[in-house]
Amino acid sequence: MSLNVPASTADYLSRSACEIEEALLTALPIKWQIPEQLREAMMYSLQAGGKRLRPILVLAAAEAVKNSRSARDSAMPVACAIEMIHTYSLIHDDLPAMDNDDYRRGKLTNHKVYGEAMAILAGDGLLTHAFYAVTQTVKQGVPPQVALDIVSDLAKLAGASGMVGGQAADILGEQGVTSLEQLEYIHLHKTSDLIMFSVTAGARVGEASNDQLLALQEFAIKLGLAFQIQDDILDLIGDEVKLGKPVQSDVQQQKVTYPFLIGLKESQALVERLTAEAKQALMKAHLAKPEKLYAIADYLMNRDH
Ligand code: GRG
Repeated sequence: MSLNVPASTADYLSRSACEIEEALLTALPIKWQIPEQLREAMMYSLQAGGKRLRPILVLAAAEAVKNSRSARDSAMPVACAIEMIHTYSLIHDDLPAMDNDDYRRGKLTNHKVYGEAMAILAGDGLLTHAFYAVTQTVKQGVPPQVALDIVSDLAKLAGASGMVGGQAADILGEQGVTSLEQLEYIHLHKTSDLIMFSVTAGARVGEASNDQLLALQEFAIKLGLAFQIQDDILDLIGDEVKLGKPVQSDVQQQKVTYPFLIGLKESQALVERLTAEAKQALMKAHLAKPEKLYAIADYLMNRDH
């Protein structure tokens, strides 16, 4: 964890990540008959670490709206579901047909360990299982209509009109992205939509009012964009930030990103502005216990990985 993260936030994030990792261990029922290698490939990537940002947002949003431990517990199956979707997207993104990466989170990518066919199937298995996981919230006391709304949000925000659509736009525009509008479309869908899902789903479990949902969705859009622009910045100057070295503002890169289109300094200013706007939206939601959501917004702006 970076030095500029307050200890209380670092503690909250690591405790939440541990709880999520524990829940993920049993998310794929042991008694289900699944070919051993497929189960192993699914669990390999699910257990490979990562920040667990999206599931943490699910839990934090539920807790922020309801201010109760039980809302957080009821939201856990949805938290697992979004991590399964995120993990499947990373497995598929790393495949030779897409980014062709050998390493992810410091470990060999799924297809490097299990082969391409099994990696595709592990991704498919996680994607499908995520919908099963959402249904398990009903066993935690979430009303079936709320679970249905969450399923419908998930299909929309992770599918062709959401993350998959954003990835397609990214691939189709690989050589031709020249405008901020095009880049914003890609970011909004490829990255923000899962963040939007996470905050909305947590809020639904916490029984948010319509006004609260709208304010939290505004928070999520701003947060998602800020997160992706910060990701672009870290791609460019991550090593300097981690080592606390002065950043060279003339760093060159080929990929079309915010720093490429509007410059590094302007991108950093935009992350700050979007984070401030996200926090203003949060204020409008009049939540019972919003502190952790504010802390997450600050953490994302200041993160170094
Ligand atoms: C293959 C359908 C499909 C989609 C792929 C996730 C994705 C879409 C592509 C990966 C490349 C990328 C940079 C996407 C933007 C979203 C993003 C920053 C992903 C990484 O998320 P983190 O930083 O990762 O939360 P960890 O490892 O911490 O979970």
